[in-house]
Amino acid sequence: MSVQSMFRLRCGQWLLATGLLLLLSGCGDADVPPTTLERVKEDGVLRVITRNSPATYFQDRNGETGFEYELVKRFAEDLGVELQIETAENLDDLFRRLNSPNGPQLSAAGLVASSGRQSQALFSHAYLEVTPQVIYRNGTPRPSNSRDLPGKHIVVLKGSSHAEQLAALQLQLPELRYEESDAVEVVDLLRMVDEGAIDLTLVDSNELAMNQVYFPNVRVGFDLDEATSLGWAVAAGEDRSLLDEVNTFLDKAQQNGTLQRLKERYYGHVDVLGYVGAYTFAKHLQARLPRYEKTFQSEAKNQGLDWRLLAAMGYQESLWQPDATSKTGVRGLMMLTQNTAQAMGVVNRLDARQSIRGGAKYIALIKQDLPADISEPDRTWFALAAYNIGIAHLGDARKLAKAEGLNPNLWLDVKKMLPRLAQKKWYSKTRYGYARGGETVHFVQNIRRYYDILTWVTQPQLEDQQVADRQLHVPAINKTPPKETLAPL
Ligand code: BLG
Repeated sequence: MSVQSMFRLRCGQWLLATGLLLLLSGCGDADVPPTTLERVKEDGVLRVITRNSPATYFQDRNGETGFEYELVKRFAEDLGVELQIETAENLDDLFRRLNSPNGPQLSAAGLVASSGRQSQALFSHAYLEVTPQVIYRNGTPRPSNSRDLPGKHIVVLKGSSHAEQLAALQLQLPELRYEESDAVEVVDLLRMVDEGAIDLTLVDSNELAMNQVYFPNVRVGFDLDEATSLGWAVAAGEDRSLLDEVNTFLDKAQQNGTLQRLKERYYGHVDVLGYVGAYTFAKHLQARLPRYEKTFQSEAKNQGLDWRLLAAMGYQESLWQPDATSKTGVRGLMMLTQNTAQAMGVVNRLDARQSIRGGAKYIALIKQDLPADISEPDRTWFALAAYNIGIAHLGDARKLAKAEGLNPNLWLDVKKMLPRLAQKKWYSKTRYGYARGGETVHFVQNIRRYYDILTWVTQPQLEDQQVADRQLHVPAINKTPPKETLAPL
């Protein structure tokens, strides 16, 4: 029981004895309703409303995730309360629920703190700068400024800051027309442009960065406006107690690098893969993966691995091409060396099923052999590194880390040492000498990125409805793949 409620109770007993007069004069303070922050702490629960989308909140292989979720989870931890997430059907629903008497206390939903929303919500400090972008389909005329918008079929999210921006623009361009839809999310709008179902849409730059890999045909025409800020929000009539706490938290997250790390993780696909890499991945996801998906699944299952990790490795190694061959004679979909292939019992490295089976067996063995004090998820990143550079060189990099006072069991520390294996100054001191450690760092980084993407497109909550209802851009996944023509082992 909180001090405040104890006080009220004691006060109440005393009141019974002393009468109404004292109620009015003596214990008036105790009836001041608690602030929102006090209520949250008293209940031990923070109720947050968000949206189900890749940039905000979704289910992945380990449960709930997403940029907003990860950030708000840390906030709840700081407050020492449990986090309860609710998802809104659309933006109108979100504001309605936020403003309802027994609704959630906070919105963490990637919302632009636009002027039109000030009557519905009080916004926090900014945690992300975004730019509204006009999106068109590659191969159609590129819109380059707002005068190119009239005459185009434009759809945006109902109640979005983009709808507000278009309404403002309509005052200058009366012939401008656009539709607002409350039945779709950003991914649907991008898919509609990608497939040519509509001409244009508007999304924020962070949403595009997150989704570019799924939509090979979408391009940015131009930035419709200056950069704006995303903020969390409380209901318009709410006291400022929770908001002040949010602001302190966000300022701290900005200073200690938490925000930067989350941005890199969720919005960095394009930064890491580059635009060409992102388009290419999206194309191969549709054209090539369906042929091997079942094999990845069954071979991963046999080895107790996540099939998406195995598929991500296969993409990094060969872009899912069974006849890939490197300059150094490493071959096949999983790029096995002759030695590894032999050790794993692979007879024909160019046979996709054999290659996947050999690669799965090999990575599982490495994972098993790594020192016990390397824990997940780092254990998986170390295993990937060893798959690429060999366990001996990885051991050298771990020793270098230790000598530098870093932690040899943390991927973040060892990845700093790997590039040193290519510099004489350092490799001359190691047991196994020169190795292209910088490439290994990229190898692991790319696989992690592909793994994240595959996780999103195969997330459990979309699995049943993906093809039929949502028609996310990657319906090839989870559809029955075409009959394989792979030779049996
Ligand atoms: C890996 C082997 C490791 C081996 C290391 O090389 O191949 N992995 C596999 O065969 C799956 O077993 O470690 S060791 O046995 O302990 O020595 C080191 O030799 C493969 C790597 C090499 C790399 N791709 C899988 O990631 C590759 O193809 N390099 C050549 C690139 S190019 O020809 O220069 O472009």
